[in-house]
Amino acid sequence: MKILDAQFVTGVVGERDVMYDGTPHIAFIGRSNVGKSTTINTLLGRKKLVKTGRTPGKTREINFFKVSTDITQDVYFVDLPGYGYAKVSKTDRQRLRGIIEWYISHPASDLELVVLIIDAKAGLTDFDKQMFELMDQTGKNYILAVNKIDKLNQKGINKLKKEIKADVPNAETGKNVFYYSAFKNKNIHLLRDALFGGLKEKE
Ligand SMILES: Nc1nc2c(ncn2[C@@H]2O[C@H](COP(=O)(O)OP(=O)(O)OP(=O)(O)O)[C@@H](O)[C@H]2O)c(=O)[nH]1
Ligand SMILES: [Mg+2]
Repeated sequence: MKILDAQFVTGVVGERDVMYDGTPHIAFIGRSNVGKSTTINTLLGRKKLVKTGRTPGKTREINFFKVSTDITQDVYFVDLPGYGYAKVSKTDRQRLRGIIEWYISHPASDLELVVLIIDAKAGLTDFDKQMFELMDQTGKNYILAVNKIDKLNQKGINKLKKEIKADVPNAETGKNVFYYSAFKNKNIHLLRDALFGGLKEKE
């Protein structure tokens, strides 16, 4: 599969047509700094499509990127603001969480799959777990993407796998959980196959 084109379309904070124009969304959520934007860039083979590594908490909108490939239907990659960054004021944090929850639980959007990204070193946070609950309640498909495995040795990865299994009982590596490094481009192809594998073929 080849990525033919990937372009920023728009940033939204509320109801807009782009939410339901018939193009499926694959959305990326997670705490600030876990590597959401880096993951999108690496998945698409575009180093600078999405700005990365800037002051956490700066992304205030839900950013839509239209992605075309040679074999699948077009898809929106949706980059959401990061949640839970300590230096963002409490009011702002509540507001950002509100935007994320609104997007996740939207009843009529074309949201197809949510990729919840965590930092391998930090593990699952309480808000990550709340997001799982919200997605279960609203019937959304999701996968857990564990980024930055370059920061752990094999022993650390095995320990993390046990912890995740305890928190997410139906977790199955390679199916709904992926361990990878966006930075080192490790295992990213497995995540890419899982994301694009769920899309319809190009007409
Ligand atoms: N070691 C390591 N660092 C990574 C990896 N992926 C991303 N990073 C670094 O983590 C930092 C944050 O990356 P971003 O992609 O900007 O994170 P984000 O989740 O989009 O952050 P917000 O937009 O603030 O929510 C950057 O300095 C990246 O270079 C990885 O696989 N390994
Ligand atoms: Mg980002």
